[in-house]
Amino acid sequence: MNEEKSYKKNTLDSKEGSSRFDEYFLMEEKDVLEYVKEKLDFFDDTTSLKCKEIGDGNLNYVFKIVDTKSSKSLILKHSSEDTRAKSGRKLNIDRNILECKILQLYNKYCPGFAPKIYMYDEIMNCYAMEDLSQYTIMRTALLENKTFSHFADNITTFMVNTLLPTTDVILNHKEKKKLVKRHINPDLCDISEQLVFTDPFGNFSGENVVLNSMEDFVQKNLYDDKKLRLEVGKLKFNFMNNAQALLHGDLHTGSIFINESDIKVIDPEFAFYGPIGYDVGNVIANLFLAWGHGYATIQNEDERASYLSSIEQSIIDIVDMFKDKFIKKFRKEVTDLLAKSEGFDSWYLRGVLEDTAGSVGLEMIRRIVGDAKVQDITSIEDEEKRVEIEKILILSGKEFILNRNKYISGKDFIETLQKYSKCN
Ligand code: SR1
Ligand code: MG
Repeated sequence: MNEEKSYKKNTLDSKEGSSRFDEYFLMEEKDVLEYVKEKLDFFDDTTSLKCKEIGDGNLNYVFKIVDTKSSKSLILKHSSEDTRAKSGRKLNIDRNILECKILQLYNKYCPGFAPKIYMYDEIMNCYAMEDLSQYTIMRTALLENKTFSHFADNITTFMVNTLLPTTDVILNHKEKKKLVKRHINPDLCDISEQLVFTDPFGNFSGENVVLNSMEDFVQKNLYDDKKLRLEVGKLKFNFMNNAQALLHGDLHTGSIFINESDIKVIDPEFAFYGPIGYDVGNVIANLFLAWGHGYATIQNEDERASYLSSIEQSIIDIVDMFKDKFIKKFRKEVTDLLAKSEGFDSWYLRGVLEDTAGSVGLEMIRRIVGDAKVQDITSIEDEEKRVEIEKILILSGKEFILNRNKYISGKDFIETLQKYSKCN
């Protein structure tokens, strides 16, 4: 592993006796300030530190600590057993540490594409990392109609460089199995299995949230569609049983920081060994959701057309660049003797693309009817417009799932979207 400099204080030398941080408790801002002073050797001067909780996710607490004199800053991420959202679930508290180790792995496989890690603490279940305030969360930027022509190139480099080296194609098979074991992630996978692969297709837990004006449409097109349920069942069992690569597991636009030239991927707490297409599909689906937001909210026709075509181009480029980089790296680095057989690489990639299309459909649908929504949809104030775009995305999503073996190039995805948006 690429050893990053650790800013962990040697507390045995610097402190005598016990510390209140020797046993886990859920920290608040004032505790974090004290924690940073006692445990981290990061700030030259700790007399002017300020701490603020800035997390807006469903699960964890995120603190920003700034030295108000020098403006030097860091982020401390901390987990509790309870989720912040109303789910009532209890989650494994060590998930933050696993996440931190994945970020370190990203910095090894794809340097510069994840925040720097300063230290982690397996007792307090927290870790300190680079403050990325100079970047914007990609979902927020997209909601402001900003687009990024470098995104497709960067995200495909990230995905190919972090996913492929963890597969049996490249990695020694015994090493890979050890990684599979280390990254069994029952609590977080259970969330995805329920929220992505089950509830949206029958409201089995009664937790779906559907607009009144969408109820009949959702009943007919999702809950009553037996063929769809069968295909989603196949994708669900593939998600649970196809230990292909070490996934990020929740690679949506809220897990990506972006600026004018690069990206930083964060929050891989859903990481586990699963099908590569799940990550690729999540990225693409969240661009479709951003497209939906632009479609429903941008008033000026030229601006709207320009935003939508830029998102479409990103989707096309992601699929096509991913294929290209994936095959090149596969051919260069394949170690398995049989995976070197002529035609194996294309067969393997076809499987990844099929899983990708299925995952695009699943993520789009669950973000519209499920409990864990995204602002791209919920912030559309005009209900008529929201209904219109929800229908377009659900129908496109269904087609991605049902005909997933037909999506082999970027433009295939866009053609489906255009087919349904022209009907409206
Ligand atoms: C209870 S967690 C809900 C959602 O938030 C995460 O980011 C995942 O996407 C999960 O499905
Ligand atoms: Mg997250």
